Amino acid sequence: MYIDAKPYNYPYNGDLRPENTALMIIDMQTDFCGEGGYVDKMGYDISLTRRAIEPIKNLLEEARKIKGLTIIHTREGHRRDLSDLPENKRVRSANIGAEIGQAGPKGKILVRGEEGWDIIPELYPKDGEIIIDKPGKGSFYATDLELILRTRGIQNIILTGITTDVCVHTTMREGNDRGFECLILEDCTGATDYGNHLAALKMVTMQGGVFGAVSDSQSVINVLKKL
Ligand code: C5J
Repeated sequence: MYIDAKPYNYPYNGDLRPENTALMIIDMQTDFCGEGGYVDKMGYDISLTRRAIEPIKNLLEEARKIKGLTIIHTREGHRRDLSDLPENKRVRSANIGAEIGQAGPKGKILVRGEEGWDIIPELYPKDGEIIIDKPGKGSFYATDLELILRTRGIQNIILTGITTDVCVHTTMREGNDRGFECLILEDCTGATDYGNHLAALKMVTMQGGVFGAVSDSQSVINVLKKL
């Protein structure tokens, strides 16, 4: 079974089964796409990250019907005592007017347990779905994601979420280097800059698919309905 994708149909070996596939939904938190959240406070246009919400919602609805398919949500955020917040990350966020750990309209920015840090209600995880809390941009660094994927025998990772060029891309690169077969969905992602979104997608398609392949939610739904 293959999903229509660029620069090759996905996965490379046609071995796409619910049991060996994970749908990842990265950082769909108020801090990255809601009013008063981190991205909003930095002054970026949140419609660029919110564009991913409806397509992910539709895809998630279909994915939840597939028995055996793994669904994973991630949240970027820090311990309440900020002991896992690198000083350079804190200072850079302060320099752009949205200091991580300080109070904002949605609570302390990117701090675990705060309103802004949590996943938006439209995409909130259901029982049985995995949640990975991560301190960094990549979902593999300082988490048990790889252990969970290997334990479940996952080979294929379908990536959605925000932002295309930062946390989704970092996770795709980390996964690809570990031998996972990765697919990124262009309509289920968004960046704080549209040019960066397009560039991040284009990068994936270089060198015959240097990090994997690019597709869209409808192409995945078409195949999920046949699984
Ligand atoms: C960022 C993310 N952009 N979820 N985080 O800082 O992409």
